[in-house]
Amino acid sequence: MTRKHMQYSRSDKEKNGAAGGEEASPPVRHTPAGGDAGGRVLHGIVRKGIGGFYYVEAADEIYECRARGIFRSQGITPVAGDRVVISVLGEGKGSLDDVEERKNCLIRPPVANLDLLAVVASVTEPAPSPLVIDKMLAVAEWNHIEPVVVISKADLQAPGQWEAVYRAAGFPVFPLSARSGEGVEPFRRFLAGKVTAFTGNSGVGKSSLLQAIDPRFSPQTGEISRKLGRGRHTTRSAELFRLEGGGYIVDTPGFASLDMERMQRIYKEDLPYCFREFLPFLGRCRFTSCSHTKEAGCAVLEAVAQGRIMPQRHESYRAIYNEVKDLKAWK
Ligand SMILES: Nc1nc2c(ncn2[C@@H]2O[C@H](COP(=O)(O)OP(=O)(O)O)[C@@H](O)[C@H]2O)c(=O)[nH]1
Ligand SMILES: [Mg+2]
Ligand SMILES: [Zn+2]
Repeated sequence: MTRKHMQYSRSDKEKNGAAGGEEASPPVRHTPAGGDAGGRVLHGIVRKGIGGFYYVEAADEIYECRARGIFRSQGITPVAGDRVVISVLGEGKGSLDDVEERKNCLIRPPVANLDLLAVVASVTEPAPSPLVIDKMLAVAEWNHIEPVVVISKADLQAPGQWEAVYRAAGFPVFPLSARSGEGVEPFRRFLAGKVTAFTGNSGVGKSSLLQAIDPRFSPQTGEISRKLGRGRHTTRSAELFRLEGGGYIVDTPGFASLDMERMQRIYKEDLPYCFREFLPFLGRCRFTSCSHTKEAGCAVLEAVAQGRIMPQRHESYRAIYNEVKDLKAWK
């Protein structure tokens, strides 16, 4: 299988470059008159980037950083979620010196190092679209982001079959209601310590859910934008919102959800690996080039017939397969 591992990779020279060296041996301090805050090297996480500044959380403080010019020449643009090395220049100011290797990176919104993708579907109003849900789950798998299924508006209707289908496929499933609060607490605990983005069709209750998870969450203006008094101008950039219990949720004002169309396309050879319940059956088909859509002797189709793979999930697989089957890896 030929999965993409990240959007860029840096040379070993760069990885073992200045930042690592600085850390190993204490940096020479050019202590400015009137303060000793400068010179410290810290590891942190980019909470937001805006107008050439990066707001980096390090040692429980936010540092406003400029990226070193070297990034521009190397084509690296730090994004929210990036793990970085900064040197402190003074009170609340720093220089962003190095970006650590990303485990994943989404393009729209630009955000790196997601641990979880919460795929939100409402049990009704609007009714769930299995194809939309399964596409998002596949994209998450493809990008090495752990998918989780949230079935919202459980106050309106019992989640019944939806919960069953996704549990059977091997996903964590959280039926809940932002309105009644039912089911929110276990989900909140699940998010602790992780970086989570939310996706799902418009109207499924994502904004309501985020506010139920943390009432401090403001869908209009991110925390940092608010502090800067620049809310109006920041609607197009992602921000990590820090949860009280640890971890972050990605605040993407201006986006209904992740832009799936513009995300990395999955090639047909890789698609079966993006359906986790197919894995035990892969490599067992009669033909090595089996597409698992119609062939005789297909172990996946056999598993569907035996009820070991949900037909609904296989239908989505077939639909996505037909969408991507003409994509070529060299395109
Ligand atoms: N009954 C019910 N309605 C909800 C719930 N969560 C959200 N809604 C309603 O669904 C609509 C869309 O919610 P919103 O949070 O804006 O969805 P978003 O577009 O995904 O951000 C609004 O009218 C909400 O009041 C819920 O748990 N139960
Ligand atoms: Mg919304
Ligand atoms: Zn097959």
